Amino acid sequence: MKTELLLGDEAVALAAIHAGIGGAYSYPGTPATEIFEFVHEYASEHGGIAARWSANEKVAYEEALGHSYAGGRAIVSMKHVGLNVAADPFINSALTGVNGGLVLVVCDDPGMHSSQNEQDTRCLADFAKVPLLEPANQQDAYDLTREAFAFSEQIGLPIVVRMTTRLAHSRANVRVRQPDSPDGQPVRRQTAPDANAWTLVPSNARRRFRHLLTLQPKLIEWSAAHPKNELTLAGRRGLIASGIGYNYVREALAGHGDFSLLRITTYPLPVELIRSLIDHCDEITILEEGYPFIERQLVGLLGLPGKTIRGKLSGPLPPDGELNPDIVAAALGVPRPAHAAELTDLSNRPPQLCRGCPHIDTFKALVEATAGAGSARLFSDIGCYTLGVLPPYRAVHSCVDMGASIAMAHGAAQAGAYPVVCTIGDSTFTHSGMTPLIGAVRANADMTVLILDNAIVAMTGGQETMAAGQKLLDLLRGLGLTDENLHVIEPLPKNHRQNVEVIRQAIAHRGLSVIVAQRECIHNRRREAPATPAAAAAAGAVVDPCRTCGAVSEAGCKLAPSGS
Ligand SMILES: Cc1ncc(C[n+]2csc(CCOP(=O)(O)OP(=O)(O)O)c2C)c(N)n1
Ligand code: SF4
Repeated sequence: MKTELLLGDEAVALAAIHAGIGGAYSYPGTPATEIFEFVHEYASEHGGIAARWSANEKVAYEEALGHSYAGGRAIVSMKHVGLNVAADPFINSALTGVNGGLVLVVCDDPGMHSSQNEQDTRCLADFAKVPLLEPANQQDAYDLTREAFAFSEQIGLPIVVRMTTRLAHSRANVRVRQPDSPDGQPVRRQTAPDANAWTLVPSNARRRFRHLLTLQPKLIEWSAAHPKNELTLAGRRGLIASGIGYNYVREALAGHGDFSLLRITTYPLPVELIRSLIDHCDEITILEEGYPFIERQLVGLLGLPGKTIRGKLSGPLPPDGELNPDIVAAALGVPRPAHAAELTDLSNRPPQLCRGCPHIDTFKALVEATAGAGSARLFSDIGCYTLGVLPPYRAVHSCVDMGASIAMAHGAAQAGAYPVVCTIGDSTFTHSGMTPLIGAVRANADMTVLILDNAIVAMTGGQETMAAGQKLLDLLRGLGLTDENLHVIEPLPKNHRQNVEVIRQAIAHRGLSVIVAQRECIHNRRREAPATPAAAAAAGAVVDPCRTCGAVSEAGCKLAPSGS
């Protein structure tokens, strides 16, 4: 048995590789991105695994499902809001079932470090009626992901592994086991799936849903017997801890108090273990990251007579944000755990667009072009450019979900708003901006769409984009745009006047206009840029050290925002 120092995300990825996956599917999103990146790097070196970014999470899930249908094992990973995009195939795949093991890893972001919300994936797994495993540490992340592939094939369902930010992004030693396939070849099932099961016309769907319902008691039995649902009975004050909450409990207790403890790792919940704890205790505190998912089920509508249930609903734990050992200690009334180091003097560094970012020049032009039109509605989307919400631009009036800008702009134009402009990045456009644009083209909606093509998925760390440059323009023509309503600008200070004029004319045109602002993210350029100021000067670059990290501006800021 070997030991490796791994991020939680990497432990998941390595487990999938060792389980013999033939495919890894994903769309970038913090804190899940590193799962796919780890598999991708492995696949680039060793081959044998299909691993390319997908256009969006729905596509990623469907590609993984097709892989499973054909008998191979597949992992599909995404951030929590990505599962909203993939919810349709995910929920329906609980009815079709799977052939090769299919594991969906979703990383939730309590505290919203880089997300629009802090929804809890346990609710969606429950909604779909599929099992979910929740690691407490990196070792669990490895062990449970490996187990999930075998269990997926045994029970015939997709299995969800739920991670949260701290676990996904912190490192620990992980003991790894022999791969399932000693020759390194992907594991494949030879059985052909039943086509009726996979064709969800009503007669089949009804039958398959009944089958899913009959599996539920088996899942509860599996959960009750799972070795990582551990019950220790001691004092009459009880704790239920799940996920990373279990780690925090161990750290906070460290010998304090005489608590009974139930650790929960699997869902549906192990009912009998919970009953044993409740019977033994007078007061039960529930420590879970995300929603009060366990607590709500325990108290139901009417509570548990004679028992005190403490958690997020009843107050001692905050209803939002992350847990940590201090919060847990305070809730349990034990001393605050000792910290190795206290960080007290870190100054606040709000995110901002990098110096030299192409989006800056686009926003400057947009702000000037719409100055005077006090009622301009500026819809936006998710990417680095969302930072256009900040002063001095204040050119983002909405950011709801990926792809929303174009559809919301269309709705606002239909409500009579004018001028209506939306900003959307190239990756967000191919993720989910193309479909609303088809409707806007068809309706010749009175709005202006600015596609900010920086040739990269910048916000999440610089992944490959689906369509940039000429490919993006070809795509737009394919969607019905013509020379009359499709324009290209290069967002550079020297083009400012001209760019303002293009945007003004597009707004003045009473119908749909699309402007593509084409200029590479400076971090994409940095890959080929000279390494030192002297080399940069020799290459003719502007030598202007960044105030944040000291890099020359042509090489870009090393502290690029990476998140969402
Ligand atoms: C459904 C969903 N999936 C993924 C993300 C994470 N995410 C935020 S912005 C973004 C893409 C940004 O790329 P682009 O639109 O090209 O803008 P850029 O950051 O390059 O300016 C991604 C993947 C998310 N917020 N929501
Ligand atoms: S990473 Fe690129 S796109 Fe994002 S703010 Fe910096 S320069 Fe702009």
